[in-house]
Amino acid sequence: MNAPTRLRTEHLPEAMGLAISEPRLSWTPPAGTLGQTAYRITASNGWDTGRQESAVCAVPYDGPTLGSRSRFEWRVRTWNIGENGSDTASGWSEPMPVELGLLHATDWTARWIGPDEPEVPAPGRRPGYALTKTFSLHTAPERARAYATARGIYELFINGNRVGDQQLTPGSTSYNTTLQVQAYDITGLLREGSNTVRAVLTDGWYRGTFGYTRDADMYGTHTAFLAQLELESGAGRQVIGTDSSWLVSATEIVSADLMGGQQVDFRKHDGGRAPSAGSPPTVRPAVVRPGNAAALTGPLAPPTRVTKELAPVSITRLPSGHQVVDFGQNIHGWVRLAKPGLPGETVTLEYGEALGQDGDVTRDHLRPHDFRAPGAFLDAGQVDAVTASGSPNEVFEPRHTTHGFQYVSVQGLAADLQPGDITGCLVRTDLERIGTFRCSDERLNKFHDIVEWSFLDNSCEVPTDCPQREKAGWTGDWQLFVPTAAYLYDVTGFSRKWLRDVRADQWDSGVIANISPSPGPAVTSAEFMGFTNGSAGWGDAIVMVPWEVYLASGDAGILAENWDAMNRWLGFVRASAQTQRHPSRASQPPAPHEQYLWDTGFHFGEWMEPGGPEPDLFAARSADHGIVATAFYRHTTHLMGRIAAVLGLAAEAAELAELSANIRDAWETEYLDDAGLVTRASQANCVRALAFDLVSPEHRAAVTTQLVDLVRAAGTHLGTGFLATPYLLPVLAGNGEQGLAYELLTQDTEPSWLAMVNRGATTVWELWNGIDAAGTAHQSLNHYSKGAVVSFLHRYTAGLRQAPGSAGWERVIIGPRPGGGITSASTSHQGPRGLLSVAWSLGAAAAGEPAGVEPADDGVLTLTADIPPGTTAEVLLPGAPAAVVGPGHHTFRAATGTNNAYPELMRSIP
Ligand code: RAM
Repeated sequence: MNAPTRLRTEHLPEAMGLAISEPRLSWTPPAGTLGQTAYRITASNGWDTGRQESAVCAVPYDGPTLGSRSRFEWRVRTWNIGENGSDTASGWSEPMPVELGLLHATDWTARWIGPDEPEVPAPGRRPGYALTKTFSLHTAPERARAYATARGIYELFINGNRVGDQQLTPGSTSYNTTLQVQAYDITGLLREGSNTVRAVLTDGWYRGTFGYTRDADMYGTHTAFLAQLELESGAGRQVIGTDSSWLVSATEIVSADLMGGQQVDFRKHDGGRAPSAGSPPTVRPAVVRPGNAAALTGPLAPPTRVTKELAPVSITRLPSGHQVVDFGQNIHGWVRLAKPGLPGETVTLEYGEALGQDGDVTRDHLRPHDFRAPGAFLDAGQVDAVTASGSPNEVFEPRHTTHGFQYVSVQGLAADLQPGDITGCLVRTDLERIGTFRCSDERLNKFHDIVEWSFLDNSCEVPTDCPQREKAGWTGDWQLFVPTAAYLYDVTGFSRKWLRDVRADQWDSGVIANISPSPGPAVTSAEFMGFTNGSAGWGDAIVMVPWEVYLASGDAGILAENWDAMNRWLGFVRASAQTQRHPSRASQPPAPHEQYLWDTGFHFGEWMEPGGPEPDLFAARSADHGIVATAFYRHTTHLMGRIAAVLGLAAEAAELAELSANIRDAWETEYLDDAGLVTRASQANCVRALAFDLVSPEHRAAVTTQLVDLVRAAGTHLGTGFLATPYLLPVLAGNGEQGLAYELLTQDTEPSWLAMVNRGATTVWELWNGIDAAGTAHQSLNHYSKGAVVSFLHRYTAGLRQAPGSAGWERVIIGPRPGGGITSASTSHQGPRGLLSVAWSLGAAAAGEPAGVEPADDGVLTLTADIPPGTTAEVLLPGAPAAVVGPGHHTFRAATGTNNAYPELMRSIP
């Protein structure tokens, strides 16, 4: 029998160790019905909602009070309207287990411990330590849990077996405020008699080198580990916590650093055995470390895992002796080397995204500027090394570092590598894929694939800009990509976790830090980090990201969680606009509209426009980016007005709407000339004017023409950088220039998306000329930002988008906009109510077909759509009247138009 599926707790498919005592539960109603009329939840702890007459598919837990360690399973059944109008009960869903972690500081008897380091080695060269405890059990426990976290990265082993399959634990958060605790079921790992628990601890994000600036010790100078094992058996309860009775010993990890790489000497491996206190000189007692202010909490996002393994597509031995392994795909993670070499032989692995002239891996394009020594560059890092001991079954897998790479240069290995000896491991947050796209143009399919890969490679713990040079949670990058990501993957929990850090990192002034997690300007390279924060389009992530996640999930709780932080950000922007003037304007008496111009402070601006000068942050400090910043001031205010309305804050909504209208008028007054043209003519500024609704209706046509002229003047090439690229094609298509939108989409000379495909990209480049015509690599080859254009493929080419005013895909528009010679397209999205899908194809018009449609055009479009329960779809086909349909499978036919006879146009971003 049909039953609800996809049960989620706090939006997570796995709910182990949650630290939320009233978690939100949600489900997808059974497919094949018209909609849900009632639900009933029962739980193993006795909670039973009884039948509730309601169409909602998400409710807060409301059963017996939950506390630390509470465990229950819940399941749900629904009543649904069938095709014939009947109200029938579904079967019960599969149960979803939920277990809470330790909710209170008083639950912890364990103490923080760490290695005694009389002299801390230099950053990037610090070893891994083992923290070990042996204990004896009279009987194997019936139920056992381990709760663990670290200031550093830890791996936990019990009796030589690795606990769980999570990677890079405790994960990346803003460690000054938040540390995640992992909860593990270890029942099966313990036995009667002697047991050994062992943690391997390295620097990680806590004190390793990190980001573009390679700052170290960002959160502290000493690593620490905290764990509590709780065992229950007939004999009672036993707790084994970290304390001074644990022993510290050296490990085979000679050094491990997230940027630098990991060096392992297996000759130093202790075999995972328990060291004894008397085994000098390397074994000594752990030191107890003080706790800090960070809250210990459970997961908000799915865990990080190895989610895919890749075999090499080629292995080439160069004259130098190096063996270059090509995985055929740029990924984030590490390799697993099954044959590390002969005893005593040190094998070095250099990871990179590109090959140099000599056919070997080059990392030159990934070297950051050294802000401490202008003109100099830092090392790119990404180098592992392993020395084999000769023991059988030695496998090298550097799980305390990560790299962005397609190629690995294996150096110092005498033996010829065989394909089975080396495996590429993709390491990322284990997000569920919920969206697809395909069309008849294979080049666009390939581009869609590389965009998806860039996201997979930049979704480890937090949304990152790139997986090699920085690995940093840049706010602007996620702001502009989250609409695309949320269509293809369930990023609800992932974004919530990151937003918690963004809020924690917000400055007292309301400024949103450029990067989260980050410890703030007092710690990191003050010059660089200090003045660049507060940039338009980056800080606005605190508004734009929650809004997009709300639209995707329908969960207004995400808006409520971030509302205060949004207001503080807006407060900063508003005060900047009201009280400061750019020097170029400051001398004149201010016109009334100038109080709404945000033209001071540092701004990255459009950032990375093709053909532009090399970015110079210090010069940008004094530039006037008012045209960009005021646009974002307007957009953020406009969105916040809508958010206030969703949250039921009517007075705030009205006030924000008025402010937003004033900013809009000010933008128009300042940045449109008498002919109604944008004064700082660039594609990006014109796109923003149209996308953010900055110009009056009577000026839209002129600004559109200006944009078209700029595109044509560039030889029908795009000229946008980071911020405007996602809006370029929707704006063209929505303002009567659909043909040009497709010309740009299918343009394949530089700069263009398809130039990347033609030059062999497997991920999206940071620069339009990431690999130039001569084959030379420039900057990162794995930045998803320019890939946000694939939303156009989903929303316009295939034609599935959410209706304005809808959240959680309750109301959708099916409105394909064929073009670019594409003859078929399909897309699907698993929304909160179920699977939405659209597929269309073009065929020649047969005589008399389709009935009722003028056969005046070049063919017939046949479209099928699946609409889930409780959802309505407005179908907008060329030349046909709009139709509204409900749940079920539908087929439509329409004559295609060669013109823009589409009833609904995207005029500005909803
Ligand atoms: C680069 C990052 C990122 C961008 C910032 C402004 O260093 O890679 O993508 O947001 O600069």
